[in-house]
Amino acid sequence: MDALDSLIQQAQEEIRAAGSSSTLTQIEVKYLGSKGSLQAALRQIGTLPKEERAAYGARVNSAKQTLTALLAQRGEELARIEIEERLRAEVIDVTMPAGRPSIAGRRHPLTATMARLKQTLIGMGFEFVEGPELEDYAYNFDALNYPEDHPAFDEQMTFYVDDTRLLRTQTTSLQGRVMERRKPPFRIATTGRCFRYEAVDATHHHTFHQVDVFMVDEGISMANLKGTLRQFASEMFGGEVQVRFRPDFFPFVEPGVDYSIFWQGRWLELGGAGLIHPNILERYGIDSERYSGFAFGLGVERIHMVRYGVEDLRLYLENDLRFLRQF
Ligand code: FA5
Repeated sequence: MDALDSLIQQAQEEIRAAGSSSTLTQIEVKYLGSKGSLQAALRQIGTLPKEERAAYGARVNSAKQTLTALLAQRGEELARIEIEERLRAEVIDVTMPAGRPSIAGRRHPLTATMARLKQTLIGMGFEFVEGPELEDYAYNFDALNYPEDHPAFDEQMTFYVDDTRLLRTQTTSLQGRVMERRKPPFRIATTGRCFRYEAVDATHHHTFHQVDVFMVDEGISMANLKGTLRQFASEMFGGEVQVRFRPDFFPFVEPGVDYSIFWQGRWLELGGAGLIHPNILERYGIDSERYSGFAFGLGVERIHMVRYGVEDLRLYLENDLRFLRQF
């Protein structure tokens, strides 16, 4: 075996042993490249006797062909192996669990209801004003014409911070704050949290929300109240609604009523309403002979409960996602 034979044998062994396409490329360059071993062997031809040159040249050429074929074959094998390895490495198991989905937050149903209330009432020409939750006794009761020691207080026991300040029992407490600063005409609406010292049950909580609406102008009557309530309820509940009044007592209205709407085939009581008591107007220097006004208030929880058939108001404050996610 001469040097050419052993060169070819060595090349064949290296090709068979090559473990990757890139190694194979290096081997190809090493043996078949323009500066490779076979090219070098061919250059040896000049050192040989004339009669041996043709045979030697033929051996080098055939060696080139053999190695080229071998390289191609091994190249295919390696390419297949590499693709398989890659597929194995990059495989996606579609049967694996998808992982924990991230939960998108959303507004609390009462917050969403208050936003709708606000949108609706602004659309009806009312101006939104906010009042404090920690309220002066004077605005929550005195300003609203509560007589001393009147039984109406009993329904509105609340949490006192000191002798003059309490957690407001009703958003109606905004009336005095507005009237001492504004001259009629005005149309005001407010919504927010209220508190009462209350035995908690399915329809009463110590913490709840109300919306209050009132307007003062010349010639305001129960007809304006009824029309406004009907439009308000239609927009909040959807569809045609009728409004029904029944006499009720609130110290700040005369006459006072509770009102219900006829919705989806039945009467639903929503809240209290009436014409603003002349005592309140006079207290703030508004001529009650010339001006009159209406007011109504209702529970925000009540609106949502009626609309969605929720039967227990405690659910709104419990933060149970199974309940909240439904809306
Ligand atoms: C009032 O609070 C009056 N301020 C309403 C009003 C305004 C009358 C303007 C006239 C003119 P009442 O106490 O009935 O009224 O409460 C009104 C609504 O608030 C009730 O119908 C109910 O929906 C809601 N509400 C009252 N107390 C609670 C409570 N403890 N828990 C949940 N909702 C309540």
